Amino acid sequence: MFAPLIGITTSVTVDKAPERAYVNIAYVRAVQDAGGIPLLLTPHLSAEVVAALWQRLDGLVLTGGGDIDPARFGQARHPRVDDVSAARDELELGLTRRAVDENVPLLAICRGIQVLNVALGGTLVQDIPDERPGPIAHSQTEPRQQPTHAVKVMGEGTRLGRVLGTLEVDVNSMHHQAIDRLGAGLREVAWAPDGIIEGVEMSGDDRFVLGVQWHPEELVGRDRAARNLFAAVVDVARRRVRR
Ligand SMILES: [Mn+2]
Repeated sequence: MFAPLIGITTSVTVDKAPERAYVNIAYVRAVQDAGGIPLLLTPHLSAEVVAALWQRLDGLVLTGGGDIDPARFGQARHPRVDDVSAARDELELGLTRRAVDENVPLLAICRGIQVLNVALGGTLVQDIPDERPGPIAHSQTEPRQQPTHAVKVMGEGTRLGRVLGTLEVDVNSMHHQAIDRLGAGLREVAWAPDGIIEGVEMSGDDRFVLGVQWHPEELVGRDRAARNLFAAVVDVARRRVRR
């Protein structure tokens, strides 16, 4: 069967030598196990190389990592904003807009859901404990594979609900930021019990743009819903003929 090429964005060191690009292997395994061919997309690739790679990609996974520069959504920087990489912001915001414009399937994870929102003109809560204090610890101290809070998914007519195969999932949580004002064309479709947005999507049956605030790549070993997310993006990428 045709194996689609799925771009996976990477983290990058900030103000540290040597410069490194890196990604948790869990993303690579999750895409590979779903039948995709993972291709790592690092910041600092030239515009020419990115354009050439883009022509070959069938799908895109945006990964977790440091914070987006709040200047990207017109705000001053909260003191807890950390690990900002201008190069990573630039690459990922650009790729996201291309994916949306050209209808390339996109799964946006953790930082990724935030990149998706900012790319479409939305804003972020820059620090949940400071700006939206509540009973849920979104920066869990438990192991990454351990779910720590519930997420409820909107039932009626959501792509996320159909893909997950369930409307209630227990998720891990490793984020101190979240979506505030939604970007153009996005709708919120999943929430933590404290109201923090944990899932978004773009409407349209012909469109696959999903964002989740949790880390399904760490849950694939125990959770069918997490596996379903990767299976879905690979499946849509496979059916989409770009060549
Ligand atoms: Mn959370």
